[in-house]
Amino acid sequence: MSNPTPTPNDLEAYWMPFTANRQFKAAPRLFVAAKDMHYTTHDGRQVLDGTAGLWCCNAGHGRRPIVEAIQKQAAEMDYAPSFQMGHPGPFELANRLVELSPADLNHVFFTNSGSESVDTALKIALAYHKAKGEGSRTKFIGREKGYHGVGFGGISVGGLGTVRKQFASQLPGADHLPFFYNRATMGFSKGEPQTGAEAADALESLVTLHDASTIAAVIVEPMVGSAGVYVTPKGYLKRLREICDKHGILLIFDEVITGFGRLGSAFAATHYGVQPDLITTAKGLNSGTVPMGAVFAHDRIHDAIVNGAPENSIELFHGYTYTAHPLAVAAGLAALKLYKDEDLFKRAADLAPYWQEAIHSFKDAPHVVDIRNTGLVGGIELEPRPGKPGTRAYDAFVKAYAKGLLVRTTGEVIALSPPLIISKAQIDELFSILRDVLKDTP
Ligand code: PXG
Repeated sequence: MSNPTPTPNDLEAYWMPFTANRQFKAAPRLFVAAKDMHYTTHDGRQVLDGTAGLWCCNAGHGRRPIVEAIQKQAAEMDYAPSFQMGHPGPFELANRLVELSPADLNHVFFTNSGSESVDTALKIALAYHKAKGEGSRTKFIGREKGYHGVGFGGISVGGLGTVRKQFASQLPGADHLPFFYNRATMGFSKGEPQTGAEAADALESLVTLHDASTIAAVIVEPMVGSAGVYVTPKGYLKRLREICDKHGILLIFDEVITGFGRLGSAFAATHYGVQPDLITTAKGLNSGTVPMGAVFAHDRIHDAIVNGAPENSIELFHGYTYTAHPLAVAAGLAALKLYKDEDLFKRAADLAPYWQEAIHSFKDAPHVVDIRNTGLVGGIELEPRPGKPGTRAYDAFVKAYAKGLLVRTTGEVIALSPPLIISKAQIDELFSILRDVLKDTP
Protein backbone atom coordinates (compact mmCIF):
# COMPACT_ATOMS: atom_id res chain seq x y z
CA MET A 1 0.00 0.00 0.00
CA SER A 2 1.42 3.38 -0.92
CA ASN A 3 -0.09 6.79 -0.33
CA PRO A 4 0.91 10.10 -1.93
CA THR A 5 3.35 12.10 0.14
CA PRO A 6 1.39 14.88 1.85
CA THR A 7 2.30 18.46 1.14
CA PRO A 8 3.16 20.81 4.01
CA ASN A 9 -0.22 22.46 3.47
CA ASP A 10 -2.05 19.19 4.18
CA LEU A 11 -0.28 18.94 7.51
CA GLU A 12 -0.75 22.44 8.86
CA ALA A 13 -4.04 22.19 10.78
CA TYR A 14 -3.11 19.27 13.01
CA TRP A 15 -1.19 20.63 16.01
CA MET A 16 0.80 17.55 16.97
CA PRO A 17 1.47 16.53 20.58
CA PHE A 18 4.98 16.34 22.04
CA THR A 19 6.37 16.93 18.55
CA ALA A 20 8.60 19.50 16.92
CA ASN A 21 5.76 20.44 14.56
CA ARG A 22 7.72 22.43 11.99
CA GLN A 23 10.56 19.93 11.86
CA PHE A 24 8.10 17.04 11.48
CA LYS A 25 6.01 18.71 8.81
CA ALA A 26 9.11 19.43 6.75
CA ALA A 27 9.84 15.68 6.61
CA PRO A 28 6.77 13.75 7.79
CA ARG A 29 6.80 10.15 8.99
CA LEU A 30 3.36 8.59 8.62
CA PHE A 31 2.01 5.15 9.33
CA VAL A 32 -1.01 3.96 7.38
CA ALA A 33 -1.42 0.34 8.49
CA ALA A 34 -0.27 -2.05 11.18
CA LYS A 35 -0.24 -5.82 11.57
CA ASP A 36 1.35 -7.91 14.32
CA MET A 37 4.94 -6.64 14.73
CA HIS A 38 4.97 -4.20 11.80
CA TYR A 39 3.77 -0.82 10.69
CA THR A 40 3.38 0.14 7.04
CA THR A 41 4.57 3.64 6.17
CA HIS A 42 2.77 5.99 3.79
CA ASP A 43 5.44 5.25 1.23
CA GLY A 44 4.79 1.53 1.48
CA ARG A 45 7.68 0.34 3.68
CA GLN A 46 7.48 -2.14 6.56
CA VAL A 47 8.75 -0.90 9.93
CA LEU A 48 9.42 -3.26 12.83
CA ASP A 49 7.70 -1.93 15.92
CA GLY A 50 10.32 -1.68 18.65
CA THR A 51 8.08 0.34 20.93
CA ALA A 52 4.60 -1.25 20.88
CA GLY A 53 3.32 2.04 19.44
CA LEU A 54 3.91 4.24 22.47
CA TRP A 55 4.41 1.40 24.98
CA CYS A 56 0.81 0.31 24.51
CA CYS A 57 0.16 -2.33 21.83
CA ASN A 58 1.29 -5.22 24.00
CA ALA A 59 -0.56 -7.86 21.96
CA GLY A 60 0.83 -6.52 18.68
CA HIS A 61 -1.19 -4.84 15.96
CA GLY A 62 -4.39 -5.65 14.15
CA ARG A 63 -5.10 -8.71 16.26
CA ARG A 64 -8.29 -10.33 14.94
CA PRO A 65 -10.04 -11.06 18.26
CA ILE A 66 -9.67 -7.45 19.39
CA VAL A 67 -10.61 -6.00 16.01
CA GLU A 68 -13.71 -8.18 15.81
CA ALA A 69 -14.79 -7.36 19.36
CA ILE A 70 -14.59 -3.63 18.60
CA GLN A 71 -16.47 -4.06 15.31
CA LYS A 72 -19.19 -6.13 16.96
CA GLN A 73 -19.62 -3.68 19.82
CA ALA A 74 -19.78 -0.68 17.47
CA ALA A 75 -22.61 -2.35 15.58
CA GLU A 76 -24.46 -3.45 18.72
CA MET A 77 -24.29 -0.39 20.97
CA ASP A 78 -22.05 2.55 20.20
CA TYR A 79 -22.31 4.41 23.48
CA ALA A 80 -24.03 4.12 26.82
CA PRO A 81 -24.12 6.79 29.53
CA SER A 82 -22.04 5.96 32.58
CA PHE A 83 -23.49 8.30 35.20
CA GLN A 84 -26.43 6.70 37.05
CA MET A 85 -26.62 4.19 34.16
CA GLY A 86 -24.53 1.25 33.13
CA HIS A 87 -24.01 -1.53 30.65
CA PRO A 88 -22.77 -5.04 31.40
CA GLY A 89 -19.29 -4.70 29.86
CA PRO A 90 -17.42 -2.69 32.50
CA PHE A 91 -18.72 -4.86 35.32
CA GLU A 92 -17.34 -7.88 33.53
CA LEU A 93 -14.11 -6.14 32.60
CA ALA A 94 -13.55 -4.96 36.18
CA ASN A 95 -14.04 -8.54 37.39
CA ARG A 96 -11.46 -9.79 34.87
CA LEU A 97 -9.05 -7.01 35.83
CA VAL A 98 -9.16 -7.65 39.56
CA GLU A 99 -8.28 -11.29 38.87
CA LEU A 100 -4.95 -9.88 37.64
CA SER A 101 -4.36 -7.13 40.20
CA PRO A 102 -2.51 -7.59 43.48
CA ALA A 103 -4.53 -8.90 46.43
CA ASP A 104 -6.98 -6.41 47.96
CA LEU A 105 -6.90 -4.02 44.99
CA ASN A 106 -10.35 -5.19 44.03
CA HIS A 107 -12.03 -2.05 42.73
CA VAL A 108 -11.57 -0.43 39.34
CA PHE A 109 -12.36 3.15 38.28
CA PHE A 110 -12.22 3.53 34.50
CA THR A 111 -10.71 6.53 32.70
CA ASN A 112 -9.65 7.25 29.11
CA SER A 113 -5.90 7.74 29.44
CA GLY A 114 -2.93 7.48 31.73
CA SER A 115 -3.11 11.18 32.53
CA GLU A 116 -6.72 10.81 33.62
CA SER A 117 -5.82 7.73 35.66
CA VAL A 118 -3.17 9.72 37.52
CA ASP A 119 -5.43 12.65 38.28
CA THR A 120 -8.20 10.22 39.30
CA ALA A 121 -5.86 8.39 41.70
CA LEU A 122 -4.73 11.66 43.27
CA LYS A 123 -8.36 12.69 43.78
CA ILE A 124 -9.25 9.29 45.24
CA ALA A 125 -6.35 9.68 47.68
CA LEU A 126 -7.69 13.08 48.80
CA ALA A 127 -11.24 11.77 49.09
CA TYR A 128 -10.02 8.80 51.14
CA HIS A 129 -8.25 10.92 53.72
CA LYS A 130 -11.20 13.27 53.90
CA ALA A 131 -13.58 10.35 54.44
CA LYS A 132 -11.36 9.23 57.30
CA GLY A 133 -11.41 12.65 58.93
CA GLU A 134 -7.86 13.49 57.86
CA GLY A 135 -8.67 16.28 55.43
CA SER A 136 -5.37 18.00 56.23
CA ARG A 137 -3.59 15.39 54.13
CA THR A 138 -3.54 17.27 50.84
CA LYS A 139 0.06 17.16 49.61
CA PHE A 140 1.58 14.73 47.17
CA ILE A 141 5.11 13.49 46.77
CA GLY A 142 6.38 12.42 43.35
CA ARG A 143 9.94 11.88 42.24
CA GLU A 144 12.44 13.76 40.12
CA LYS A 145 12.28 12.45 36.55
CA GLY A 146 8.85 10.92 37.15
CA TYR A 147 6.33 11.14 34.31
CA HIS A 148 2.69 11.02 35.27
CA GLY A 149 0.99 12.41 32.21
CA VAL A 150 -0.09 15.92 31.41
CA GLY A 151 -3.00 16.81 33.67
CA PHE A 152 -2.31 19.51 36.26
CA GLY A 153 -2.14 16.82 38.94
CA GLY A 154 0.20 14.73 36.85
CA ILE A 155 2.60 17.56 36.03
CA SER A 156 2.60 18.67 39.67
CA VAL A 157 3.81 15.28 40.90
CA GLY A 158 5.84 14.70 37.75
CA GLY A 159 9.52 15.42 37.84
CA LEU A 160 10.47 16.26 34.27
CA GLY A 161 11.38 19.92 34.03
CA THR A 162 10.51 20.10 30.36
CA VAL A 163 6.95 18.93 31.00
CA ARG A 164 6.42 21.48 33.79
CA LYS A 165 8.22 24.64 32.84
CA GLN A 166 5.63 26.19 30.49
CA PHE A 167 2.87 25.85 33.06
CA ALA A 168 3.11 27.91 36.20
CA SER A 169 -0.03 26.77 37.97
CA GLN A 170 0.45 23.46 39.74
CA LEU A 171 -0.89 21.68 42.82
CA PRO A 172 0.26 23.47 45.96
CA GLY A 173 2.70 21.63 48.19
CA ALA A 174 3.69 18.89 45.77
CA ASP A 175 7.24 17.80 46.46
CA HIS A 176 9.63 15.28 44.97
CA LEU A 177 11.88 12.46 46.04
CA PRO A 178 15.37 12.67 44.58
CA PHE A 179 16.17 10.55 41.54
CA PHE A 180 17.67 7.24 42.60
CA TYR A 181 19.96 6.47 39.68
CA ASN A 182 23.72 6.83 39.73
CA ARG A 183 25.42 5.77 36.53
CA ALA A 184 28.81 5.42 38.18
CA THR A 185 27.55 2.68 40.51
CA MET A 186 24.55 1.31 38.61
CA GLY A 187 25.52 1.67 34.96
CA PHE A 188 25.13 -1.42 32.75
CA SER A 189 23.19 -3.27 35.45
CA LYS A 190 21.35 -6.26 34.09
CA GLY A 191 17.84 -5.82 35.42
CA GLU A 192 17.52 -4.25 38.88
CA PRO A 193 20.57 -2.43 40.20
CA GLN A 194 21.67 -4.33 43.29
CA THR A 195 22.60 -1.23 45.26
CA GLY A 196 20.92 2.08 45.90
CA ALA A 197 17.72 1.16 47.79
CA GLU A 198 18.63 3.71 50.46
CA ALA A 199 17.58 6.50 48.06
CA ALA A 200 14.05 5.70 49.28
CA ASP A 201 14.99 6.94 52.75
CA ALA A 202 14.78 10.49 51.43
CA LEU A 203 11.05 10.08 51.94
CA GLU A 204 11.64 10.26 55.70
CA SER A 205 13.25 13.69 55.27
CA LEU A 206 10.32 14.92 53.18
CA VAL A 207 7.89 13.64 55.80
CA THR A 208 9.82 15.49 58.48
CA LEU A 209 9.82 18.63 56.34
CA HIS A 210 6.12 18.64 55.50
CA ASP A 211 4.78 16.64 58.48
CA ALA A 212 2.96 13.38 57.83
CA SER A 213 -0.38 14.97 58.71
CA THR A 214 -0.19 17.04 55.50
CA ILE A 215 0.79 14.27 53.05
CA ALA A 216 -1.87 12.32 51.17
CA ALA A 217 0.17 10.07 48.93
CA VAL A 218 3.45 9.22 47.28
CA ILE A 219 3.31 8.42 43.56
CA VAL A 220 6.10 6.72 41.65
CA GLU A 221 6.63 4.72 38.49
CA PRO A 222 7.91 1.32 39.64
CA MET A 223 10.18 1.50 36.59
CA VAL A 224 10.92 4.93 35.18
CA GLY A 225 9.72 4.85 31.58
CA SER A 226 9.48 8.17 29.78
CA ALA A 227 12.55 9.72 31.36
CA GLY A 228 14.69 7.02 29.81
CA VAL A 229 14.15 3.52 31.26
CA TYR A 230 15.60 3.43 34.76
CA VAL A 231 14.97 0.32 36.81
CA THR A 232 14.45 0.94 40.52
CA PRO A 233 17.15 -0.59 42.73
CA LYS A 234 16.44 -3.85 44.49
CA GLY A 235 14.55 -3.16 47.72
CA TYR A 236 13.77 0.50 46.90
CA LEU A 237 10.01 0.09 46.45
CA LYS A 238 9.75 -2.02 49.59
CA ARG A 239 11.39 0.75 51.60
CA LEU A 240 8.98 3.32 50.20
CA ARG A 241 6.13 1.03 51.22
CA GLU A 242 7.46 0.74 54.78
CA ILE A 243 7.89 4.48 55.20
CA CYS A 244 4.42 5.18 53.79
CA ASP A 245 2.90 2.63 56.19
CA LYS A 246 4.69 4.15 59.13
CA HIS A 247 3.17 7.56 58.40
CA GLY A 248 -0.30 6.68 57.10
CA ILE A 249 0.61 7.87 53.58
CA LEU A 250 -0.89 6.14 50.55
CA LEU A 251 1.45 4.64 47.99
CA ILE A 252 0.46 4.92 44.32
CA PHE A 253 2.24 2.95 41.63
CA ASP A 254 1.89 4.52 38.22
CA GLU A 255 1.81 1.40 36.05
CA VAL A 256 0.68 3.05 32.83
CA ILE A 257 3.75 1.52 31.18
CA THR A 258 4.52 -1.44 33.43
CA GLY A 259 0.94 -2.75 33.61
CA PHE A 260 -0.23 -5.65 31.46
CA GLY A 261 2.86 -7.72 31.03
CA ARG A 262 5.67 -5.34 30.17
CA LEU A 263 7.90 -6.74 32.93
CA GLY A 264 6.69 -10.31 32.54
CA SER A 265 3.88 -10.12 35.13
CA ALA A 266 0.47 -8.48 34.96
CA PHE A 267 1.76 -5.64 37.15
CA ALA A 268 5.12 -4.42 38.42
CA ALA A 269 3.60 -4.56 41.90
CA THR A 270 3.35 -8.34 41.66
CA HIS A 271 6.67 -8.56 39.83
CA TYR A 272 8.45 -6.76 42.66
CA GLY A 273 6.25 -8.15 45.45
CA VAL A 274 5.30 -4.73 46.80
CA GLN A 275 1.67 -3.83 47.22
CA PRO A 276 0.62 -0.23 46.61
CA ASP A 277 -2.73 1.24 47.69
CA LEU A 278 -3.63 2.49 44.23
CA ILE A 279 -2.41 1.52 40.78
CA THR A 280 -2.85 3.70 37.70
CA THR A 281 -2.99 2.04 34.29
CA ALA A 282 -3.90 2.70 30.62
CA LYS A 283 -2.06 1.72 27.39
CA GLY A 284 -1.79 -2.10 27.55
CA LEU A 285 -5.19 -2.42 29.22
CA ASN A 286 -6.72 -2.95 25.80
CA SER A 287 -3.47 -3.19 23.90
CA GLY A 288 -3.68 0.46 22.89
CA THR A 289 -6.63 -0.06 20.57
CA VAL A 290 -9.20 2.35 22.04
CA PRO A 291 -8.35 5.07 24.57
CA MET A 292 -8.84 3.65 28.05
CA GLY A 293 -7.28 3.77 31.49
CA ALA A 294 -8.12 2.36 34.88
CA VAL A 295 -7.30 3.02 38.52
CA PHE A 296 -7.17 0.02 40.85
CA ALA A 297 -8.08 0.82 44.44
CA HIS A 298 -7.50 -1.12 47.62
CA ASP A 299 -10.71 -2.33 49.28
CA ARG A 300 -9.95 -0.15 52.31
CA ILE A 301 -9.88 2.97 50.13
CA HIS A 302 -12.97 2.10 48.14
CA ASP A 303 -14.91 1.15 51.25
CA ALA A 304 -13.95 4.27 53.20
CA ILE A 305 -15.22 6.50 50.38
CA VAL A 306 -18.19 4.49 49.17
CA ASN A 307 -19.50 3.02 52.42
CA GLY A 308 -18.81 6.24 54.28
CA ALA A 309 -21.39 8.18 52.24
CA PRO A 310 -25.19 8.05 52.61
CA GLU A 311 -26.66 5.33 50.42
CA ASN A 312 -28.53 7.64 48.07
CA SER A 313 -25.68 10.06 47.58
CA ILE A 314 -22.96 10.06 44.92
CA GLU A 315 -19.84 9.02 46.78
CA LEU A 316 -17.13 10.30 44.44
CA PHE A 317 -17.78 13.43 42.41
CA HIS A 318 -15.62 12.33 39.55
CA GLY A 319 -16.01 10.63 36.18
CA TYR A 320 -15.94 11.19 32.44
CA THR A 321 -18.49 11.11 29.62
CA TYR A 322 -16.45 8.29 28.18
CA THR A 323 -15.84 6.34 31.40
CA ALA A 324 -16.20 2.67 30.39
CA HIS A 325 -16.94 3.51 26.77
CA PRO A 326 -18.40 0.37 25.19
CA LEU A 327 -15.76 0.18 22.44
CA ALA A 328 -12.91 0.51 24.93
CA VAL A 329 -14.50 -2.09 27.19
CA ALA A 330 -15.03 -4.55 24.34
CA ALA A 331 -11.42 -4.07 23.31
CA GLY A 332 -10.34 -4.55 26.92
CA LEU A 333 -12.19 -7.82 27.34
CA ALA A 334 -10.79 -9.13 24.06
CA ALA A 335 -7.24 -7.99 24.87
CA LEU A 336 -7.27 -9.61 28.31
CA LYS A 337 -8.54 -12.84 26.77
CA LEU A 338 -5.81 -12.71 24.14
CA TYR A 339 -3.13 -12.08 26.77
CA LYS A 340 -4.43 -15.13 28.60
CA ASP A 341 -4.96 -17.40 25.58
CA GLU A 342 -1.44 -16.70 24.31
CA ASP A 343 0.08 -16.46 27.79
CA LEU A 344 1.72 -13.24 26.68
CA PHE A 345 2.87 -12.02 30.10
CA LYS A 346 4.73 -15.28 30.61
CA ARG A 347 6.05 -15.02 27.09
CA ALA A 348 7.56 -11.63 28.03
CA ALA A 349 9.09 -13.19 31.14
CA ASP A 350 10.51 -16.09 29.13
CA LEU A 351 11.97 -13.75 26.49
CA ALA A 352 13.45 -11.35 29.05
CA PRO A 353 16.81 -13.16 29.48
CA TYR A 354 17.29 -13.33 25.68
CA TRP A 355 16.35 -9.66 25.41
CA GLN A 356 18.77 -8.80 28.20
CA GLU A 357 21.70 -10.53 26.53
CA ALA A 358 20.85 -8.95 23.17
CA ILE A 359 20.71 -5.42 24.52
CA HIS A 360 23.80 -5.76 26.68
CA SER A 361 25.74 -6.90 23.61
CA PHE A 362 25.62 -3.18 22.70
CA LYS A 363 28.08 -2.34 25.43
CA ASP A 364 30.82 -1.80 22.85
CA ALA A 365 28.64 -0.17 20.17
CA PRO A 366 29.53 3.41 19.15
CA HIS A 367 28.51 6.22 21.58
CA VAL A 368 26.94 3.88 24.16
CA VAL A 369 27.50 5.05 27.75
CA ASP A 370 24.88 2.99 29.58
CA ILE A 371 22.42 0.14 29.01
CA ARG A 372 19.41 -0.61 31.19
CA ASN A 373 16.81 -3.33 30.94
CA THR A 374 14.00 -5.18 32.66
CA GLY A 375 11.29 -7.45 31.29
CA LEU A 376 10.80 -6.49 27.64
CA VAL A 377 12.06 -2.96 28.13
CA GLY A 378 15.43 -1.53 27.30
CA GLY A 379 17.22 1.79 27.36
CA ILE A 380 20.45 2.52 25.51
CA GLU A 381 22.02 5.80 26.54
CA LEU A 382 24.30 7.60 24.14
CA GLU A 383 27.03 10.06 24.81
CA PRO A 384 25.64 13.54 24.07
CA ARG A 385 27.19 15.54 21.25
CA PRO A 386 29.12 18.41 22.76
CA GLY A 387 26.84 21.45 22.95
CA LYS A 388 23.96 19.68 21.18
CA PRO A 389 22.14 17.57 23.76
CA GLY A 390 19.63 15.01 22.48
CA THR A 391 20.50 15.39 18.81
CA ARG A 392 22.44 12.14 18.50
CA ALA A 393 19.58 9.99 19.80
CA TYR A 394 17.08 11.88 17.67
CA ASP A 395 19.21 11.34 14.56
CA ALA A 396 19.42 7.64 15.43
CA PHE A 397 15.61 7.53 15.69
CA VAL A 398 15.21 9.09 12.22
CA LYS A 399 17.83 6.73 10.75
CA ALA A 400 16.19 3.73 12.39
CA TYR A 401 12.85 4.70 10.85
CA ALA A 402 14.51 4.92 7.44
CA LYS A 403 16.06 1.48 7.96
CA GLY A 404 12.74 -0.09 8.99
CA LEU A 405 12.73 0.10 12.80
CA LEU A 406 10.63 2.17 15.19
CA VAL A 407 12.37 3.22 18.40
CA ARG A 408 11.58 6.01 20.90
CA THR A 409 14.07 8.53 22.07
CA THR A 410 14.06 10.69 25.10
CA GLY A 411 17.03 12.95 25.67
CA GLU A 412 20.10 10.82 25.00
CA VAL A 413 18.27 7.53 25.49
CA ILE A 414 16.93 5.11 22.90
CA ALA A 415 13.99 3.36 24.54
CA LEU A 416 12.74 -0.03 23.38
CA SER A 417 9.54 -1.82 24.43
CA PRO A 418 8.31 -4.13 21.66
CA PRO A 419 4.96 -5.89 21.58
CA LEU A 420 5.06 -9.00 23.77
CA ILE A 421 4.55 -11.17 20.67
CA ILE A 422 8.04 -10.40 19.35
CA SER A 423 10.02 -13.49 18.31
CA LYS A 424 13.68 -14.17 19.03
CA ALA A 425 14.42 -13.72 15.33
CA GLN A 426 12.73 -10.31 15.44
CA ILE A 427 14.72 -9.38 18.55
CA ASP A 428 17.87 -10.22 16.56
CA GLU A 429 16.61 -8.19 13.62
CA LEU A 430 15.79 -5.21 15.84
CA PHE A 431 19.25 -5.10 17.36
CA SER A 432 20.95 -5.73 14.04
CA ILE A 433 19.22 -2.70 12.51
CA LEU A 434 20.04 -0.65 15.58
CA ARG A 435 23.70 -1.63 15.40
CA ASP A 436 23.83 -0.37 11.79
CA VAL A 437 22.06 2.79 12.84
CA LEU A 438 24.57 3.54 15.59
CA LYS A 439 27.47 2.84 13.21
CA ASP A 440 25.97 5.37 10.79
CA THR A 441 25.19 8.04 13.38
CA PRO A 442 28.10 10.41 13.97
N1 PXG B 1 1.96 7.75 33.56
C1 PXG B 1 3.00 7.13 33.00
C2 PXG B 1 3.93 6.35 33.84
C3 PXG B 1 3.16 7.19 31.61
O1 PXG B 1 4.21 6.58 31.06
C4 PXG B 1 1.19 8.57 31.49
C5 PXG B 1 1.07 8.46 32.85
C6 PXG B 1 0.17 9.36 30.73
O2 PXG B 1 -0.57 8.56 29.90
P1 PXG B 1 -1.40 9.20 28.68
O3 PXG B 1 -2.28 8.03 28.23
O4 PXG B 1 -2.21 10.32 29.23
O5 PXG B 1 -0.42 9.62 27.66
C7 PXG B 1 2.25 7.93 30.84
C8 PXG B 1 2.38 8.06 29.35
C9 PXG B 1 7.38 7.78 25.88
C10 PXG B 1 5.93 8.03 26.10
O6 PXG B 1 7.76 7.56 24.77
C11 PXG B 1 5.39 7.71 27.33
C12 PXG B 1 4.07 7.99 27.58
C13 PXG B 1 3.27 8.55 26.61
C14 PXG B 1 3.79 8.84 25.37
C15 PXG B 1 5.14 8.59 25.12
O7 PXG B 1 8.16 7.71 26.83
N2 PXG B 1 3.62 7.69 28.84
